[in-house]
Amino acid sequence: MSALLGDMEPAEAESVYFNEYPPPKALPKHEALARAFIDLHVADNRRVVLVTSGGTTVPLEAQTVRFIDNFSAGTRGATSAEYFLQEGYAVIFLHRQYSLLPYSRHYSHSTNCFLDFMDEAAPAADSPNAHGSIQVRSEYQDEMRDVLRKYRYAKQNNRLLLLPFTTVAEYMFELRSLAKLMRPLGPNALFYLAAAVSDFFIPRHRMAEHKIQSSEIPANLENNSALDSEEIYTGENETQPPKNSKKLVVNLDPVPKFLHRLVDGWAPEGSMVVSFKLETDPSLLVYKARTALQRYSHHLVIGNLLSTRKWEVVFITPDPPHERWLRVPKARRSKSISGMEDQVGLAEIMKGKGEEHPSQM
Ligand code: PAZ
Repeated sequence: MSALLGDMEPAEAESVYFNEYPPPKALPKHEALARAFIDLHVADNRRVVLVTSGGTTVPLEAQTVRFIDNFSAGTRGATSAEYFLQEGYAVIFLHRQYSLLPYSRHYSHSTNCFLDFMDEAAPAADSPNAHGSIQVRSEYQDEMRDVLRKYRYAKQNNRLLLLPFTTVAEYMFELRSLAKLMRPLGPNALFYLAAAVSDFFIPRHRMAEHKIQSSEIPANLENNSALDSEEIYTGENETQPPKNSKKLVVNLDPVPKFLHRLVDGWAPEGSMVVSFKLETDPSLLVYKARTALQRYSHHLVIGNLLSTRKWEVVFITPDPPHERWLRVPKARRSKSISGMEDQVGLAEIMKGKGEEHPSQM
């Protein structure tokens, strides 16, 4: 395959891309889970949102030791999923493995480790050698009870399906399958694409099979103690440096833009597609978000800057006002008891609780 996937027509790029990669091992299991989940909610005429969350990786080796990662903790996706659940949606949460999850995000990772919320109660007076029961500290009880109830409700009522991915190829396979499975939902389907998807990758046919080596492999390997050393350079692959160089030159192709295929082919008729655009340069954000909306003709692009993403987003829509800024008011930006900063969530924004950007009013 010599032509760049990015230069091909979307349908051709789709067939070339998906033929080159084996489907992820977990795909059949994920499809079965998703099919059952969707059938249940089709029968109940419930709206279903596919929330994508977290960053995709680009492996440098087929047997992957090194990979390039995309920034995203999963806060936007996990927070928004909670708001969607609150609004009565069933949520398929397609997320980067080990990134933040709805509800448990309040008590995970090192900044808000669940152990900091617990205490051991004093043992009963008549058996002082017994262990005290583990309890949530009194100051966290109300907030944790609230989170726990919502979590239990979502679980017991089959409202939340968690499906993990790691690489960009896994993400693409999962997205395509889920979108097609969601077809029976028609206009009850919503796509909320908050995942940070890699723009560049190494195509499978150019990828090194084994760990890329940083020093030359001796011609005669037998009885050579150099084999025990950490890094040995094989020099066989395009991603390898010229012999005697210590540099690793990585040559990446553009990832095909499958949003086109999602909107025009995979997603159900009448469904709504919302995508996100992340930038770091404020002067590019609106331009890039508008360009994405024009290119893919979907319903909404939500733009955000890396530095202000937790309290400020811009909505770019095909209809007036075309550009609308929303901010979490300063007073609500402070940390909650559980240590999570408040975030702009879609359902909240739609209910108009965000603040308009002063320059747009
Ligand atoms: O997961 P997080 O809360 O740390 O970050 C969210 C985000 C910035 C990845 C998301 O809001 C976003 O913009 N996603 C799309 C990224 C992109 O342009 O590919």
